[in-house]
Amino acid sequence: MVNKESVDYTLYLVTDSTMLPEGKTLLFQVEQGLKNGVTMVQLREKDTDAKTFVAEALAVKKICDSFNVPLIINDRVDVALAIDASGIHVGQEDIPIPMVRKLVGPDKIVGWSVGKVEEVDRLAEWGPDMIDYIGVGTVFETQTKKDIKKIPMGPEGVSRILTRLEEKKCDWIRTVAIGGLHPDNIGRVLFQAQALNGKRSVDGISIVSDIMASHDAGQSTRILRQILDKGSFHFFEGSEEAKDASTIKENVKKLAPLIHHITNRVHQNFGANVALAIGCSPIMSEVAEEFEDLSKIPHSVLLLNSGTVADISVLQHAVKTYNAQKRPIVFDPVGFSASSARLVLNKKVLSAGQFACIKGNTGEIMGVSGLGGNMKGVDSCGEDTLETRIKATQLVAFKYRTVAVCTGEIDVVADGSVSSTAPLKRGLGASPAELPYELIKGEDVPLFGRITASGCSLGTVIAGFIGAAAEESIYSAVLQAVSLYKLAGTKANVTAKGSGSFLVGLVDNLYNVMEE
Ligand code: 3NM
Ligand code: MG
Repeated sequence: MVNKESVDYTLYLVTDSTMLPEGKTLLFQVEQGLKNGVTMVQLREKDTDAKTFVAEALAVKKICDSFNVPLIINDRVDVALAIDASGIHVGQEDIPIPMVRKLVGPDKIVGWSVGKVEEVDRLAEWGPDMIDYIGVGTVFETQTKKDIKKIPMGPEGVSRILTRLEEKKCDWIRTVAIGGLHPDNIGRVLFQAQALNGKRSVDGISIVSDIMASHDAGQSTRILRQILDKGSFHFFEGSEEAKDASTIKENVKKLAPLIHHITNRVHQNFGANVALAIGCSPIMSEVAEEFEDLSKIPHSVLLLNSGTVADISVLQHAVKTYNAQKRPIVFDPVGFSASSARLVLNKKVLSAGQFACIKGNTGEIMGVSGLGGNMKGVDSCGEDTLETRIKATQLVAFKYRTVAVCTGEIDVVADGSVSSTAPLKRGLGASPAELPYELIKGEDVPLFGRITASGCSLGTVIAGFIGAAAEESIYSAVLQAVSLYKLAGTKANVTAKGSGSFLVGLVDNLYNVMEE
């Protein structure tokens, strides 16, 4: 009998014989997994007849037993009982959970596939004697589940489920994330996905194709284990010297980071001038084929502005490429929820990677935070109090483990990148309201609202400063960039004769304050 308290959900392998590479058997792949760190196995064979399924189940059980690893059977309660498996896993369309529990008795592990918060409400009502763990998914698109109707929930969706588990006090429920998980995205899922009280992250991850379809299942498993065991996540390899926040501005001038803009047409020319004014090199490119080359240029940084005309696949590719090179990305979700098409696009970008900074106006940050927010076109038209804006900025910082900037008369900057820890089970240990934040006040400069691309160009300056920073100093880099931009605007306002000379004056003053 399995001791439920001590079950280790860290790396949960789910089988699928239809994807085995030539020459490899189900048993071989499972054994390679077990030898290299799989902690739990589910036999999930959708196209196998019952007789073969039972024979396979017995064979897999024998190996699992020898590694002291629980074997869970998918769907077939009868088979689970017949071979005395450790447990059973069912989905939303299968035998109802109370019946499953009645059939298998109190000692077996019962798992359920969960994709919606309402499903958490149901398991909370059932109480602790019904379900032991849930598979939370699908996180990303997957080729494995052919009949899948679910829309990928992204790390944010996993967080929503974890949050509801905490709200409903379901401490007995363990969780594994599932669906489209691979070495290039697991690190950031563990980093970002956690309950809003900071007290719970996933207990493990569930994998099908990355192991079952692997030509070297042992090696694939070791790679997954390394990511899971690390307990920290680093997405940005900055320059050593820039760890010291006081050197960032000098570093901008010295290193002249390349700021790769994927941005809207209105911003392109002005953004390039702003980049040059602060001593950086601008490039405007939506050509996917060159993203990798650009991301490999030392100190390059991506500014992704979703007011762009680029296709979503181009944006996703850009995010993946810069994340893979461990180069930072600044995301400006322009007009976050101004239309439903924009909302879908912005959400897809948000779930595509890890961002060093997310910057927006009040409407955008309110939208990204989930607190809501009114947008008129791409302009913010909320009447939100400073208190609400701080809360929203901290929420964005927390949800995406990033530095969040909410622009307005008083800019709010919050730091959710506070530590690189991404431990299983425990969560960050802080809630959004506990994250550090700063307010950047300046004079009210209404002329900012009378020229084009002034908000977008703050993104350019932030990108330039982050490009010259290190992972540890992103927050400082952003604070310095926001302050510098405000200062330049305040100075330009003094001499401006109207909006035209303000625009020129802003560039002049950015140039001059960099020299000071
Ligand atoms: N269940 P891969 S997604 C079996 O969302 C399964 O409940 C899912 O396969 C769910 O690791 C999925 O190859 C397939 O993407 C996961
Ligand atoms: Mg099922």
